[in-house]
Amino acid sequence: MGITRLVYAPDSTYAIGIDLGGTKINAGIVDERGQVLSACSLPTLPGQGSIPDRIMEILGKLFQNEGGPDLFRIRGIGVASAGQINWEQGSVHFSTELIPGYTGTPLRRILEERFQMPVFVDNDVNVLTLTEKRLGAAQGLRHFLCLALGTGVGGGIMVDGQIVRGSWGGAGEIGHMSVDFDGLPCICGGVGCLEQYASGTGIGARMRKELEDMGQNAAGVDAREVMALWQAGDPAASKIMDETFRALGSALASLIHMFNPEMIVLGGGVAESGEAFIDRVREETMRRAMPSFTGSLRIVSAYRGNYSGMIGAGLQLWEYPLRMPASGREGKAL
Ligand code: BMX
Ligand code: ZN
Repeated sequence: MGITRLVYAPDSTYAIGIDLGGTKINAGIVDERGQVLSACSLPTLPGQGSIPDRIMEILGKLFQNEGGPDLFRIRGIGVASAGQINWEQGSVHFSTELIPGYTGTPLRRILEERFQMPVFVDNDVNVLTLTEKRLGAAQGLRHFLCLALGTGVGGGIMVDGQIVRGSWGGAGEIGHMSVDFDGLPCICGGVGCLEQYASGTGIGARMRKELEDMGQNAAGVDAREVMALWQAGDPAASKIMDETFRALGSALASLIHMFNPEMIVLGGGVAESGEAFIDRVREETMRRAMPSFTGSLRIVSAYRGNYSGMIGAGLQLWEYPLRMPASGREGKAL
């Protein structure tokens, strides 16, 4: 089985996109229109080995296709990563314990040194906003927000056509906006963070607690099961999900008042459970936000579900000017 050599070619119509979340990594070869030439997925296995090693592993897998070309020309590599990313440096400024030991990882430098081509690293949900801007429901819009309800809850804020980054890149951590000042403790050290109520992890944990309090066996119950039970009308799951919808409605109402967006895009595994989920989020949000803000506001599902982060990661190679690392132009074997 051959391993392809990657070569930097600024005129290439392809880039590599890597989406690194708390549970899984997706990597793929993508183009500017969001077409995916090939893609693969691996569990992140947080805490077990280094994330850069895991990235090398998934790239090896991506280019190990039998009969593939010996040389593959690409514009560069885009990474969408969970955690707060220092945008200028492409390094992990801070990661919660969802990915232990990840804080401080100089991802861009590692990948540039390895592959000698442009590398962009951004927060996973900032990158999702790029997918929405270029290919998704938010095309042509200048003011919109993205939320991804996955292992954690991530956010991206687009104001006047630009991602809001804050002083070093940490802006948009919507999952850590408190929706209850006496609420559940959060993994980040905060209290009542949205993530505890609206992430898959939080939904699963609250359901297990609810079942245990009812004297039932809760072992292995996860968000997927809670969503299925909720859709089947189960009372315990409905109680948990009602809390999720109230938390989301409360967070979105505050964000709407703060940013006056035209659209809110919801992605991530939890939001992919279907239109009934989005309908309830709309209802709880509209109930809490001033009608002057919600009249023309749209709340919609993210573009192409799970691959949208990976595609957005690659789109960075068209969104920003290409910049070469300091030395060399040689393509490297994986
Ligand atoms: C967490 C935080 C965010 C991230 C969000 C969604 C870490 C490791 N993650 O709130 O930076 O955007 O989760 O991440 O600090 P995912 O793992 O659900 O994709
Ligand atoms: Zn938090």
